[in-house]
Amino acid sequence: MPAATRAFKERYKRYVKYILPDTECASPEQAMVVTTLVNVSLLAALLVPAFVLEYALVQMWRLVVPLFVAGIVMVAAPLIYRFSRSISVAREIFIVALFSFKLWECVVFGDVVSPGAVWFIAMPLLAIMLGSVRSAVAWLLITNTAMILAHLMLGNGVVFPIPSTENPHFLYIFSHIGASFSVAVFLLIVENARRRAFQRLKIANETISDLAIRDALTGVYNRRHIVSEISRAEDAADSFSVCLLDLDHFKRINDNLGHAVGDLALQRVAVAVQDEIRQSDCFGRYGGEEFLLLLKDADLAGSKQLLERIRERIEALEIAEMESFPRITISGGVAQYRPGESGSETINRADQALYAAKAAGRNRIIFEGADQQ
Ligand code: GH3
Ligand code: MG
Ligand code: MG
Repeated sequence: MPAATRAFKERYKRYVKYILPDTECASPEQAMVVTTLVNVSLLAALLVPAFVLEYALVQMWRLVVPLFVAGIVMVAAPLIYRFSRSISVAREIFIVALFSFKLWECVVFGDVVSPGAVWFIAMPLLAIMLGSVRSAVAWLLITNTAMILAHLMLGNGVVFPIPSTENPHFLYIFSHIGASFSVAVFLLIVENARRRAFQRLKIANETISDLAIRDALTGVYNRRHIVSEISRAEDAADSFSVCLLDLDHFKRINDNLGHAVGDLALQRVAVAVQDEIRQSDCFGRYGGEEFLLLLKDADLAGSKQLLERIRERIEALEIAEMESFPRITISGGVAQYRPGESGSETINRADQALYAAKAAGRNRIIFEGADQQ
């Protein structure tokens, strides 16, 4: 992105933030409407001077001055929101300013056969974009009624004879280009807001889905997810092993160094194990200071090597907060899935192996059905 575009974007973001400070705790919907208000006011800042210049060129001073005033009100609409804290007030003032000018334009041209009449379509569109369907319906009624009344009351011709009406084509073309440009930009603004909303929704959904399967403290999978992964492996009749890992004498860490250090130890252990396992394995917190590791497609020798590496890695963990404390160690029990049994039966056998590892003196991994590793 070119530096100038980046600088413009930064300035734009700062302006939006000024109009809608974070401290407001705005809902995403409110933030979207306020951003739209800022965008349409910027559009007004772009178009109004062009039209002011146009009418000045043809010396229609009756239009130049009112348009200038209406333009100031429209451009200031975000500030009106900033100080009134009411999007309805800012929206209605913006639309009233535009509508009043367009109506005045009809008066000046003597009928709705005025280059500005096409702009009546903008009022209900703006009301919808700025968050109120009720206001849009009201503006639909107001603009159409105003058009009919303007025709009935002014239909006999020009009220103020002005030189420009001798050559109206330029004014019509200019006005129609402005109106079609504005409607296209309105749609772009709405489309952008819609896309941003979908993007936010997608991120929120992904976050929720991720939170639902993660353990809040350690960030590894939670019990529900890891157990469901085991069921899935069991349904697929895959060959797999489960390993229950339990921190040794963990209670002592809590009792001597406090719960916070205990939490930190759990986090560091989880990160270390996660770092060692392969892509195909699945690791999660089973509860308390117990973790469950699902080893897929692993032969016995491979599993032994991996678990030994994990055991050594935990024993080698350096945690500054536990400097003068015995090193963390883990015990583990491993069981290989037997076709026909349930996943929870495999976990139970792993638990028995874990119990054997504890009984045999801790800091070791025992494979169910085998002697001490
Ligand atoms: P063993 O070697 O036999 O496993 O002994 P242990 O002390 O590790 O086991 P025990 O079951 O006696 O104690 C487990 C402790 O884990 C007790 C509980 O307070 C602590 N614990 C469980 N969940 C958490 C947690 O989320 N954070 C912290 N800090 N401690 C936890
Ligand atoms: Mg323990
Ligand atoms: Mg335990």
